[in-house]
Amino acid sequence: MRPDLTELPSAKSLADQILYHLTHTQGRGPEFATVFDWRLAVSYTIRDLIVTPWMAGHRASRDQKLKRVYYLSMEFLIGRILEDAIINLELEPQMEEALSTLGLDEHEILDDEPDAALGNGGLGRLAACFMESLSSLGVPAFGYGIRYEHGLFRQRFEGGQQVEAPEDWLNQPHPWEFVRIDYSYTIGFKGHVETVDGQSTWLPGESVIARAYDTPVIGWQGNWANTLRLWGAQPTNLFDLHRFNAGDYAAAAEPEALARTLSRVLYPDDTTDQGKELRLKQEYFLTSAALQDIIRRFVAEHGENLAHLPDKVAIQLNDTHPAIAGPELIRLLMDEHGLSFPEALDLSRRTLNYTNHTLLPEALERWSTWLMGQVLPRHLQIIQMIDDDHRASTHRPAHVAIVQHDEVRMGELAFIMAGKVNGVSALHTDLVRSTVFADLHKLHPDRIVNETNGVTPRRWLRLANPPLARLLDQTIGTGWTGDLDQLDGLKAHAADAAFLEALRDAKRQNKESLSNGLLADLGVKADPDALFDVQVKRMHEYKRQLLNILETIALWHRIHASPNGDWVPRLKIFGGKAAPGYWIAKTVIHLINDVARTINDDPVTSKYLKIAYPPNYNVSMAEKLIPAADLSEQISTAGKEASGTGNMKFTMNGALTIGTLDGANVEIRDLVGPENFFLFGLTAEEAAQEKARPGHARLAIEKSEDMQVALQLIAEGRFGRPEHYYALLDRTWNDDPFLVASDFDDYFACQRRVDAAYKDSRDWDRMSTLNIASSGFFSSDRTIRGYMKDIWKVG
Ligand code: CR6
Repeated sequence: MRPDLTELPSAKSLADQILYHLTHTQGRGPEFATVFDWRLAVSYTIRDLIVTPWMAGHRASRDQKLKRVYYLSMEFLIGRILEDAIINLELEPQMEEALSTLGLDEHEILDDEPDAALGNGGLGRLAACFMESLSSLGVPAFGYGIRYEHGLFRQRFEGGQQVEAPEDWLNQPHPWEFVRIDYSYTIGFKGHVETVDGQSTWLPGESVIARAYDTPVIGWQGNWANTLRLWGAQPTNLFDLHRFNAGDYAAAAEPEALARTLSRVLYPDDTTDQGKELRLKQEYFLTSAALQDIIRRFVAEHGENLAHLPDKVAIQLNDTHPAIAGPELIRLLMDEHGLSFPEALDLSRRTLNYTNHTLLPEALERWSTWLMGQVLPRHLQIIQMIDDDHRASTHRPAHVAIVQHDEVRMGELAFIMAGKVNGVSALHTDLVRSTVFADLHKLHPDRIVNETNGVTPRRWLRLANPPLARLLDQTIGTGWTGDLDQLDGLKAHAADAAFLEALRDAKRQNKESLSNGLLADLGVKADPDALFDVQVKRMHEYKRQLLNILETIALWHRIHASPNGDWVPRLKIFGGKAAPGYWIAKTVIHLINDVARTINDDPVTSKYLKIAYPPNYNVSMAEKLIPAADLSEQISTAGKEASGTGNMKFTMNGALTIGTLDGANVEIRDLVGPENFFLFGLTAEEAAQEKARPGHARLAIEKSEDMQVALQLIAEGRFGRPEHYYALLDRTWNDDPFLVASDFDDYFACQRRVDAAYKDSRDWDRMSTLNIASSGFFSSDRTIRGYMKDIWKVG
């Protein structure tokens, strides 16, 4: 089972190691040590245990010449590492004992770790779940990303409005990484191309060094660890000695500062970042460093014959962000390794694959040919060659071109350069085939495949929800952690009163801990018996937090009208950040906070209805909120949420879903059974028709008394200065691009069915059990197996 850890360390030896690292690595005696010192000592102790399987895995992959998977992603939303590693090594009991013998508070130590927030939302967290599953399944793999000095901004609220502050996780030593100064690559930009006798050479005008920082990612039960290799930017010339000697210190430091900007900050936008030169440079920086590293490793292991590249290398592009990989791989093979264009094109296509994560047209990247020609002149030429070849070989219609209207379309480029293209849920993949890539799909009918997203049950169940994990262990054994399909065994307990009681108890424990936290952090006093109704995700118009808050207002109004009614107490929890320049999303944040302030203090209604919006939602907060949820809000306009992954985490943790037929909700509902899922709203097809109906918003609002009331109360200034909301109200009445109005009444009615269901607690628990029992499909282990078989051809 555990070749390298046959002997699990005892609590005593862990405590000894922690003291050793405290003294010899941190240079502190126990009497002076801070929580930070202790956390580092604990982290080094755990890291030591990861290094052995990590190195063994590398050796095995090299010696057996195994095919490797490379996951290129601009985002890896890892969160905290220490607790995850302890869990995957199955060292929780020993660690707990070791820390208590040292007189330390385990929670305090774990909570001291900053989140590695190198991502915006679902796409980045998916990449982190994939890294964990790749290791758990023992697949030789590397994740390649950027070592952003500043991850996703910190959010706080001032007067209910979002204020952003820089995130600063690397302001302190990061104990999980190993810097590899010998793995450094030069990344060029700008300059010009010289062609002599048909041989082109790019002479970049600028360059920076990409330096590798490795973090091992340990899999379940500690058998295998892969590497997350993040690139940090270094200047080629440290500073301008000339200017320094002349006394101009600021100018002397410029080259260094400029180079470092490449890995300075994560772009805080989850769907649109276009046109920015720095973003294009970041994308190229990651891609070129990764591809140079991949080719170097291939040559070291398999020799100079690059014709075998696709047999040993499978590269996955996480969305279009690294789509410059197509032309870059061709450039490296052609200009640097002497292959012909047709050979390089063929090898690249058999090596690269592309995952599409969104249908939103504004999110499919496009770069002006002018900018591309400036920053990456050789790549623009190669893109033109790829485009010409595709036109000649497929007789495609003109509007399928990569370069159109002086823009390079990265979606088309990624598609044309990929062996396989995948969507992230069944519905999304259908829509990829029938909408954005309909023409390309007709030309290449076997290229698009579906790989429905998944999440790792180690972090999202075992780590996040200890009470439920214990209950599962007792009821169906511990095997579910590595084989989530075993949750199916719970179905036999769905009518077992003792089990349902225990399940309620586990949920209750989570709700109590969360309530304590909300009281301490926000001053919101929550009743753990209330229905905890949670919507946590990025703030986005298509995700329709507005629908949720308008329903809250309408409900509040109804409670006021009959305060002695048989209302089900609810706590509405919101969490999420808005991109700094996204005014509608920011206005909705403001509105939620304004409404919360008004209704939480309402003596008539507050025993029935409260709102909590803890600021700075991140991975660690998700780990607390999701296990405490009774109801999961997955209410995007149908056809807009590619998949969702939060929806899966809630289901796994026993929340019931109120949702539309969008993304992976469709598959969740199929698996848990329609009777155990609260469905409302238009289908993707109906939504598309409704949007085309002139005046759809006004017509729908005029039919809905509840929605009119909600909008009216905002306009009257019941929750705060109404002028803050005029633009939002105007948009809702006159445009409403995401059909809040059209779905409002159905949503409101569905919420009342939720209320009724919650009153029958026994039946609710039965439904909750069936949700958990049916969630095995949503393990990212299953997703990775799908990629291995359909796309990467490994294992
Ligand atoms: N925003 C999708 O919108 C999906 C994730 C991961 C998203 C979301 O539905 O679950 O990717 N897309 O596949 C992008 O980021 C472009 C997301 O996280």
